[in-house]
Amino acid sequence: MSADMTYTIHGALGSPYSMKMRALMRYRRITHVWAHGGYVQQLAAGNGLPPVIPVIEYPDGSVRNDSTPVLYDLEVRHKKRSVVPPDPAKAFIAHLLEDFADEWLTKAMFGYRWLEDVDQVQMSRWLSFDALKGGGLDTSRGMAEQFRDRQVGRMAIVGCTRENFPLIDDSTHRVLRALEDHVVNEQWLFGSRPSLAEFGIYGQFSQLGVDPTAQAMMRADFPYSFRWLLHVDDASGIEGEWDVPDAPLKPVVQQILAEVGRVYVPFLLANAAASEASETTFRIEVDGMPYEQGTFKYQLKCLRDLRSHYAALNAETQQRLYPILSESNSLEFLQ
Ligand SMILES: N[C@@H](CCC(=O)N[C@@H](CS)C(=O)NCC(=O)O)C(=O)O
Repeated sequence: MSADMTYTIHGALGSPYSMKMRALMRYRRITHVWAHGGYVQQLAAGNGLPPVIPVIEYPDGSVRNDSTPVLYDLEVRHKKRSVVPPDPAKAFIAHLLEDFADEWLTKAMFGYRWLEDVDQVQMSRWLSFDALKGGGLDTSRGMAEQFRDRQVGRMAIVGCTRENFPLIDDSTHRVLRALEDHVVNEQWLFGSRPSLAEFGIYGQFSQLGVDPTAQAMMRADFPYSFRWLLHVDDASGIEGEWDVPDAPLKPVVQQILAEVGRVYVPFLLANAAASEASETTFRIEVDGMPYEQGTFKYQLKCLRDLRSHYAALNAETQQRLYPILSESNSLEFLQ
């Protein structure tokens, strides 16, 4: 399928990580095509990859998935329009925010999509429509029903239960509040060009901008963040600069970091402790709100990756990060 230097994003409109990678490639002006269909999970499995989307097909025909390592691999392969801030301290923070978006904000996306009937019905129908591209309403509705049952059945595994949702929702509202206050003044987080953090956040929130309940919430309460999503979706025309290395962090970055410390750090640590103790579930409580889910292997990898990123920083960079991370309760877990 791919000729010359063209990548193929095998993804879906309803997949936050697919939207993240498409926006990233558009911004980076990496030649790509967008291939959308119901075959993508089989494509992954057929190539010995985990059955998750998007699957990125490289110009040489090889395929990969898992958006964060692919994003970093593209940094090595394409030098222009990098999304990693040149200051290693800011690069670390951008990485932490991207990881938080991928692993925590995704719970908002999943919960808004699959908790309420109105969203279950609309989104299972649209996702089936996207996959089938025709085939008649009966087939499409049948597939929608199956898909809906499957996804709703997975709510507990990914921690999106009714009991957990108040914390997820509060947390998401705090991030949206910070973003809303920011985007009316400036478009990006680390300068006048986007970093990987914006693409991670965009991926998850791109879905809140579509699903019925979440879209109504965003339009009503965070109208500029809602509109901002369309700017991130195609930022190919942005020509910006990074902030100078000693520029202070913008309030939005500090506020999202505070959220990382409030929910994501306890979440990662409790998951790791449960896994070490061979327990199958773990539980945390934040602001008096419970959160419980099954122990998750992938998030052990996220924790390891964050720690090794941090450990690879030189002493001077770690020192600059020290006050920022300790203020947001996100230092100790890295050490
Ligand atoms: N860590 C992966 C996560 C990808 C992922 O979870 N994709 C979802 C859809 S957005 C998926 O394929 N889930 C499996 C399923 O629906 O069966 C990444 O960053 O690409």
